[in-house]
Amino acid sequence: MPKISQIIAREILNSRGHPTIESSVLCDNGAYGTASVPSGSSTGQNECLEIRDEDERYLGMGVLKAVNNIVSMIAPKLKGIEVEDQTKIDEAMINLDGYPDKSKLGANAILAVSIACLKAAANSTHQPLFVYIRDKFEGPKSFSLPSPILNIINGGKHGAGNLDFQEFHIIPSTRFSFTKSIQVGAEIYQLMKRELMHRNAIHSVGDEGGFAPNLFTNSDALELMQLVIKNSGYKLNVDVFMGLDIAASGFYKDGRYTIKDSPKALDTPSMINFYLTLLKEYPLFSLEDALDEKDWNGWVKLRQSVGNNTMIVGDDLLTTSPKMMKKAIETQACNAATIKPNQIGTITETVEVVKLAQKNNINTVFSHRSGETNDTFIADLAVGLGANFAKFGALNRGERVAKYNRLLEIESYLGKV
Ligand code: 2PG
Ligand code: MG
Repeated sequence: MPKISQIIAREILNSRGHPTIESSVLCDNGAYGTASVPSGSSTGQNECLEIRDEDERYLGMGVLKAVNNIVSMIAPKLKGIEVEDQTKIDEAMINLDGYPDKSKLGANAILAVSIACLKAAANSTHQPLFVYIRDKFEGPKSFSLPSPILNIINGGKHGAGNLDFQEFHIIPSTRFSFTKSIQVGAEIYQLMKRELMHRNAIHSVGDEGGFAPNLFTNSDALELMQLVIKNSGYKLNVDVFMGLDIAASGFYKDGRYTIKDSPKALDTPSMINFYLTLLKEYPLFSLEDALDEKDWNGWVKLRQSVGNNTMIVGDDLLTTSPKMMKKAIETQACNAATIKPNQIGTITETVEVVKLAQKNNINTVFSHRSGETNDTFIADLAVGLGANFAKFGALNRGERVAKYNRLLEIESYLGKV
């Protein structure tokens, strides 16, 4: 069994131009793995913490302290451990940190090493990463590709201050192959650009590659999407569906939701009514973080009112945490969950949450972060663990497209196109 012989780490830049960590793990048999970590901007309050230097470099965003934590504390602790023993590796880092939010070493430092170890272990078996992950964590018996949830319009913290809702999605029918879904999504994306240019609406893109146009209300964006889908020749709600990541915590204050679609701020029952009316006009496939993460009773009510026609996705609500997932299962607050390894900080804990979700019929949406790198690990993780959906941003911006391209590669490798 190969053992960890060396761990190195460095500061690189993410897609927003902010520093992030890249770490490499080398083994005594020559196997190695390199991983870099993403960073969110609309973060949940229960997410594990990334450590930033908060000094004069990079306007306080440097990660040299976290890099140093890898080199001076994590590396000596992990040296000599069998690289395939992911549980032991992750537990050693969790114990070394000692805090539930991983704030001593930094979840950014811990996750970079956790993923790099997994990649090194896969490398030493000469298997494709997704195959190694499936075998290691007893993933699905036969492989299938997740269906993509494709960002097309950015608002909220990822946009240009124009729209309140953070992400507007197009979701090709799950009956399509992954390759076909990407074709459908890319065609509609380009048609949206044409439509925005035609209307003289801004068609520059936001953090996740979706357009950030100057529309008046959130409903206007849905209407525009509906029009573009209809004109594309694909059938709305048959071939292509629409979805939203509201990221409602971004506009929730003192128990009320303030959105451009309503002249006055809405309390929870009124916000739920707003969604029920919206769903009558636009039968959405999925609705993520429709309410604030502290508004649990509201979530339960929303889930009951909406029924099973729309996927109610918990992101900030759950933060890929086993504890929050258990609470969501008990209270039936949602029927789907985003899976973001950097919210929890290790592969072992991420797998635990995925298993919990799968046992309890909670759909999994494996997700990128708004600040990304070109690391395509999340694509392999999604296939290896049997994800239902993959939400990696728009079909634009290299760091998003790289992950979709990796899924195209896996689908052709499996001969499933
Ligand atoms: C989200 C994510 C990714 P961020 O809210 O789902 O799309 O955004 O990484 O900024 O939290
Ligand atoms: Mg979200």
